[in-house]
Amino acid sequence: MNKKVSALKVLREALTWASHDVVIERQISQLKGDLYQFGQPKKDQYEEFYPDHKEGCRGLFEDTNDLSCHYDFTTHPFLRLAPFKVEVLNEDPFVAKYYDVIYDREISELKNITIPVMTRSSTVNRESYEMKKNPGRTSKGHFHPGDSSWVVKSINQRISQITGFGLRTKKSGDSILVLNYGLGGQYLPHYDTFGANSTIYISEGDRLATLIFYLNDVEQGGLTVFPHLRISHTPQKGTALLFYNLNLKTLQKDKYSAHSACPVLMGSKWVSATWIYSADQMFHLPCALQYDNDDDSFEDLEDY
Ligand SMILES: O=C(O)CCC(=O)C(=O)O
Repeated sequence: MNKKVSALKVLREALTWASHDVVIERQISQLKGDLYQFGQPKKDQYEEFYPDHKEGCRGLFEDTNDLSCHYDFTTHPFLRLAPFKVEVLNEDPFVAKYYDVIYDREISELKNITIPVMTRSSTVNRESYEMKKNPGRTSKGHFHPGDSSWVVKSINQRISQITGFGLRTKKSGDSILVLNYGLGGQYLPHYDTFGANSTIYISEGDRLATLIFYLNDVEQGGLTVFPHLRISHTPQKGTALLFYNLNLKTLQKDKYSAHSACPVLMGSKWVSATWIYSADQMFHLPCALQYDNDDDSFEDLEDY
């Protein structure tokens, strides 16, 4: 196992010298297939399933050469006046960082309405759909309904502008989850998808994309890591991370979208997370073009 991890590192290094070398690229993808397991890890299998996770949490992934930045004014007419600053971190699945997308007044209000009501986060049981506390997810938080406050309405509007997607048709927008991680607080690698067998799939579809707003800088730790993509994002106040959880051709889980919140080592971490559901996007995305019956989308930390 360790030899394969080392071989992968060497090949990645080689690719920086000979970019687009098809032989190296093929060897990398073969090794990834051997190394990365895309099912659901049980307790103590995290190292095996996500061999790059810890490296990412230490901030040791190298920056890719093909980063690109641009002003985005395409996803919403309002952006013609005030485009967003975007840094694309990965093309497929799409992962991008947005700068200056949440303001200090909104951040203070989100914390103010969350602190009095926040409770320990949980994960969902795959059979009963019951929520359960889980040692793999140690944060506190609260879901604020879409119409509960001016700040939630304003953030929902920003989410539509950033993503170009519609939010759940329920009331006036989706609820947003505000989370606080204390010292050591983390969320082990996981997928945000439910899969086609879940009850919510019929009415809402699956979680097409996730948008995370970062509400503070963290003194140390608390990175958001995509272990299979070797991307890590250091929390930065006012930024947001958008990533797709579904493959847009099949509308099934993108196996490279696994991600985690690394343990907070100093200070605390505040984020707000929203999921964009696929059913509402029927006018934004064409029908899925392919379907894979072996899809095993439903992932959680149930067996941790
Ligand atoms: O807090 C983070 O950095 C990531 C949160 C996350 O993965 C989630 O809420 O699904």
